[in-house]
Amino acid sequence: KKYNVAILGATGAVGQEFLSLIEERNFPFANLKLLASKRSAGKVIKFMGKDYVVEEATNESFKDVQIALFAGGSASTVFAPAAVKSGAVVIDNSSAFRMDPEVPLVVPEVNPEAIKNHKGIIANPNCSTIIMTMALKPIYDKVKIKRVVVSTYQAVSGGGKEAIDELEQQVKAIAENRPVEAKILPGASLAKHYQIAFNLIPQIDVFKDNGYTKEEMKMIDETHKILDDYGMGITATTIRVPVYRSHAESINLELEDDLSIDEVKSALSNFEGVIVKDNPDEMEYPMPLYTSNQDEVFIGRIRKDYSIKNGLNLWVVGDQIRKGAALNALQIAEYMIKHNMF
Ligand code: 11C
Repeated sequence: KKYNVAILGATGAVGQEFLSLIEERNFPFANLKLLASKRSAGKVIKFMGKDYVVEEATNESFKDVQIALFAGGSASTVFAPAAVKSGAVVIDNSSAFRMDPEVPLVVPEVNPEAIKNHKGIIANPNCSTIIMTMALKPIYDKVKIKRVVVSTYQAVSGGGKEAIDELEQQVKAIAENRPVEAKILPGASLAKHYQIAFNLIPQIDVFKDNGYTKEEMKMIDETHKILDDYGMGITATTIRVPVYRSHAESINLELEDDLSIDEVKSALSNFEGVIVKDNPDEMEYPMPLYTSNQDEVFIGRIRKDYSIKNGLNLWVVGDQIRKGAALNALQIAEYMIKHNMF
C-alpha cells in the first residue's frame, strides 16, 4: 500500500532531510506534495528523478493527504487544524502541541504505545530530548532513574539553515581577516547576536521567568511526558557550539539501585537505534563529526559517578536533524503503517 504524503516546510533543513530519508528508506508514498510559505512557493525541487514545484501551503493543501509531515515552526499551528480536518495524520516537529495532553509525544523506540491515542496530531519531540531519551530508556527499563543532570553541546544546524551559513561565513571572515558579522545566533528574533565561530553560547531559545531557557525546559518537560515519570528530577543546561551537525550531551544519572557498567552497556547495546562506542583503550568515543548523517544515537564514556550512590555518567551524540527530527517523525509514520494505523 502507498500513501499520499505532504511535507510542510519542504525547503528547510528538516524538510530536506525528510526527502533524503523518504528516498533512502524507500518510504511508500504515492503522491508527494511539497509545501512551504509564500516566499518559497514556485521553487523546483528535484527528487527521485522528478521535478516537484513547491506549493504555498493553504488550508486546502491537505485534501487527499494521509500523512502530513510538518517540519516545524509557526506554520504548524496555522495548518494543523485544517490538515486534521481533511483526514490527514499530522506528525509535527514544532513545539506547539508537544505538551498538549491530547497529543502523543513519541520516540518510536521509547514509547510507541502512546501513538494509538492520537486524535490527528502526533508530536515529534525536541531534538535534544529525543537523543537523551534514547539513552535513558534502556537504563530506565532496568532501574528507575531518580535524577538527571544534562549539559548539551548543540550544533548550529539546530538553529536552521541560516545558522549553518552564519558559522561558515564567520569562519571564512576570520580566516580572511575580515570583520565578523553575527545576525542569527543565539536566535534570529532575539535582541542581541553573538559570534559562534570559536565561541560557545549558553543560550538556546528565549529565557523563561525561572532562569532556564525554553530549550532547557523542553528537555525537562518533554522527557517527563515521554517516560511518563513526572517525579524524575531533571536539570538541563543547553549550549550552542560551533559544530555544524549532531548534538552531544553529557548526562549524569542518579539511579534508584545499582547497575553494573556491564549491565548498562548491554542494556544500551541491545536497544534499537543505539550504538555503544566506548573503548578508552583505543581512544574510541562518539564525536559529532562522525555521527552526522547517521541514524543511530551513539553512547560512550560510560562510567560510574563515584561521588554519589548509584551514579552514572554517559556521553551521548546523535544527528539531531535525522534522529532528532526528520527520521524520528518518519519512524512514527512507518510504525503506524506497520501496525495498520492509517
Ligand atoms: C536547537 N533544539 O538545536 C533546537 C531546535 O523544539 O524542535 C529544535 C527546536 C524544537 O536549536
